[in-house]
Amino acid sequence: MRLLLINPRFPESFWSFKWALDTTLPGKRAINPPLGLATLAALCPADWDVSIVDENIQSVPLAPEADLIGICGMGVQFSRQRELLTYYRNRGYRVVAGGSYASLCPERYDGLADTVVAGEAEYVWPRFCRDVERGEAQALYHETGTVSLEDSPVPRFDLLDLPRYQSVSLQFSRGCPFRCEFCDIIVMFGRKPRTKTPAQVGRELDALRRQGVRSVFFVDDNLIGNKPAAKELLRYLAAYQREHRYRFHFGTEASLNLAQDPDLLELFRAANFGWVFIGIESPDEASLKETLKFQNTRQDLLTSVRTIYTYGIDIFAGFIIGFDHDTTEAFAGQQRFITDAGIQAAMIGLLQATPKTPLYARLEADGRLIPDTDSSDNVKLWTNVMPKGMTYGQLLAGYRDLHLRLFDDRGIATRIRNKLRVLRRPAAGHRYRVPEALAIGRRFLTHGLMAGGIPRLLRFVRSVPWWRPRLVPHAVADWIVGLSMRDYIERHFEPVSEPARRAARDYLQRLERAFARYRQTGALEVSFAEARHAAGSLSLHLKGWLDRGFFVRAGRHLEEALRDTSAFVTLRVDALHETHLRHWRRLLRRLARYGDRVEIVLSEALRHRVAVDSSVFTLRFDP
Ligand code: B12
Ligand code: SF4
Repeated sequence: MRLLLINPRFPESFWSFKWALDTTLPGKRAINPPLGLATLAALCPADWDVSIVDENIQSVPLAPEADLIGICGMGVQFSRQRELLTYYRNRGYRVVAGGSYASLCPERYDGLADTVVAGEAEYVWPRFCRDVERGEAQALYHETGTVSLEDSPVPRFDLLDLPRYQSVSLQFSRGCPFRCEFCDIIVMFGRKPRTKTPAQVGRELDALRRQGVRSVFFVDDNLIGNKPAAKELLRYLAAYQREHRYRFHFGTEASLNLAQDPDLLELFRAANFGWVFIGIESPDEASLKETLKFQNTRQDLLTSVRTIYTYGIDIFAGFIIGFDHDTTEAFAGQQRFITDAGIQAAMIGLLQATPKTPLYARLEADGRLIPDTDSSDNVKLWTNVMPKGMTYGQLLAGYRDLHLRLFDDRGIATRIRNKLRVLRRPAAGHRYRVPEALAIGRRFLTHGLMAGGIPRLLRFVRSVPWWRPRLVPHAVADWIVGLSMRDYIERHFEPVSEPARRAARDYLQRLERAFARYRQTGALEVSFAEARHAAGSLSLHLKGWLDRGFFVRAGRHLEEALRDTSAFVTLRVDALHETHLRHWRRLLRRLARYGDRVEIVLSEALRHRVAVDSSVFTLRFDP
């Protein structure tokens, strides 16, 4: 059986760190690989021929040699997952859907896939494989019991192009003992953490070592959910690292009560954990209690953060605004806390209600859910929750302004100073080899520092503790994170105002004028459509004979429109002459930088002749 597994392309978000990947991290295309697919591949019968395509780093094949196609996805990937399922299914392939969103909302996949796998796959996937070989596959495989992680195989890391990722995912546990009201983790994985054995993790690390990996992200929901098991793992990891000369740089997710356990912190350091992602959510105790995040109220938050820093462990953190207790004062409170705590990777989201969570049920009963509003990513300029302590407009405006203040050069530099004052020298082992580190430094200098002129250079110089040279890479890394987030804010948090829409519409007129000749012959149609979360969408429909001049001018005009407005561009191509293919490729190269906002729709006849990299552009399929 030939199985193709696909991870659909993510829409861009803070988490994409696009600026960092494009400018400063040589050779990297995405932050983490799809570990769920590598695990699924390892659960297949030995004689199956399995391959993985991650659309975040490579294009999806349009006519793959496969008997079966499995497509995963989180909520944010659902629309792309649906498009791919439909595309392949319409072409006669048997398709299977799975992953986070199918696990939480299997009902959303009705009619989209031949089979849906909901929940952890360790037990149900081998059953599906047997059934499909016998021609008896069912429509739904739903794991409703408890999977022991000791039965989870070493993922097929060999099927992933690991050098293209910033760090590689590995999982020790699933589940979390807490009960935050907005959390879907405990709905999907339960409140009793389940773990692998340390030796199992050791085998996975051996596999990664063989593939030259150095940076590993333990993607646990809460690595310290079961503290005795976590300590056993960390002791094992510390010994493993000693034996292998601190080969790995680790990061993970954990709850804030980590700060209250010095033994645990010491072990994190001994195992060379350089960073931890913590859901801090809010400096306001009333909001924490409202959301049942009691574990964050047991100690002063700033003291907790600084305690963790004193072990040489950096903090990435999640914050939420829009709790019922939050008024317009909340923005200043968050800004003060994040600045004092020196947290650079501050993922601030709006409160959103994910289906099946207790928060969703409560707000639904209160009539406070905004219908037809996407709730898959909470770091966008919208939410499906009607706030209580301020108006919806105040919430969005305050959210945007908070980001603009936090991520200007002064905000970035102040946080670095506040953190590095407390952060202890990191434990042994670096994430990068020396030549890699030098290349990053050089690129940061050109694309980050020089691009910001003398004022940024001065801020940078003052933010670095030159007398503690081991911390200099930390300061550079924080600048890269800060500038990356700022780049996203500038491109995505621009309010969609009437002048912005007008500016985008102006381009329609420019295109109409520039291409009047082709429009008259019927070779081209140009149009503009309103869009909900953008300045609009410009569309070029290529229908007949065009010439080189057209492609050159189209490239110039469209590049300008993408650079100067937040508009989307659609290129619908029904006709493209063989002799124009190289002009087409040149046009795409020119637009690649803005690929996230460029949709390309190819006619069925052109699909196999005209190459479009779907990891760069949004490749749409006509029904
Ligand atoms: C690592 C991770 C990331 C990584 C990316 C990982 C990647 N490339 O795939 C990063 C940090 C980039 C990331 C980002 C985001 N993430 Co995330 N992430 C995770 C995390 C912590 C681990 C995922 C993982 O690797 N698990 C380990 C593997 C082994 O398990 P698994 O994926 O569940 O797969 C199992 C089954 O689902 C099944 N399976 C998986 N795929 C398939 C496919 C088929 C065909 C089949 C049959 C079965 C199957 O088999 C596996 C073995 O049992 C999860 C939490 C979690 N526990 O899942 C959140 C999680 C998936 N993320 C989530 C969210 C919301 C986001 C963000 C939107 C963040 C935000 N704003 O809130 C962003 C989106 C990024 C973007 N660009 O838009 C949610 C998704 C909610 C949902 N139900 O859809 C989760 C569940 C966390 C949460 N509750 O908040 N994330
Ligand atoms: S600590 Fe994190 S994973 Fe655990 S319940 Fe709260 S939000 Fe969910």
